[in-house]
Amino acid sequence: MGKQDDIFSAGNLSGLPFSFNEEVTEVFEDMIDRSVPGYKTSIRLIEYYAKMYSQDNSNFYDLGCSLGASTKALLDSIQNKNIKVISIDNSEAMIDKCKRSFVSYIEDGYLDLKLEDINTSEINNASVVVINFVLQFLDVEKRDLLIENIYKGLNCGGVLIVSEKIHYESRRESESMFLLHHKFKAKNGYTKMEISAKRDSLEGILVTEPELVHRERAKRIGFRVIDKLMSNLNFSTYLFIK
Ligand code: GEK
Repeated sequence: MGKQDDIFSAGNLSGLPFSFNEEVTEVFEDMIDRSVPGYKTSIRLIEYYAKMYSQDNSNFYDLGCSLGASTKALLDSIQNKNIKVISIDNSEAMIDKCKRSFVSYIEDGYLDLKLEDINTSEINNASVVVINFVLQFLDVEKRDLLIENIYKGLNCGGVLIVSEKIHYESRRESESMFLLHHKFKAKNGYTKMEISAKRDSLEGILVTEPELVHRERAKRIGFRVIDKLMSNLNFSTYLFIK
């Protein structure tokens, strides 16, 4: 585990919008674990389902890989199959740090790490694609195109595992989840000021959609199975099967 996240402990003094820069990269593991309910479970689900749906001689993709927690789950799920993991992020700081932790996997040819915008990535011969808490950071109007591109690059029977922060259609439910999430972060040691400064800095950067939007997008694009694997407060993980 890296350094403890205290980026917002003095409020968001810079007033700058949130970005995955070097400062965030340094504390990222602590930040995501203390902020996202069910994050560790999502990583375990990725390993479990990747094992189940892996196809010999195919590729696994981890889109928006950050420091590679999902990438490690994918690597651990390969068993004896001929599979290459391709992990992509557009943050230079994340990719640099990730490269340092995965040297042997890269040298042995199991992993390819790319500094790239996932909106323009090529996906092909994929049996498993993971997009773990990343879609929420993309422009809303680019999300359909990305999921379509993933669908095209998946082999028949291949899967897309998506985790997202979501919001609810009902205002009452959204507000009650919002309060519970606030309590979750407070329990994990964040002060009221840190929680509110981070919320301000994420305004317009992390844009959630309701579950129905995710389900309908997947259906419209052609996925034949759309299952919810986990729901933890306002965070969910889905399995879409081509
Ligand atoms: C995990 N999946 O640990 N292209 C590439 N990367 C992007 C883009 C983009 N257009 N937009 C955002 N990112 C990881 C956690 S974190 C989730 C993912 C969070 C990257 C961004 O640089 C960051 O590393 C990641 O998506 C989001 O399983 O911080 O809540």
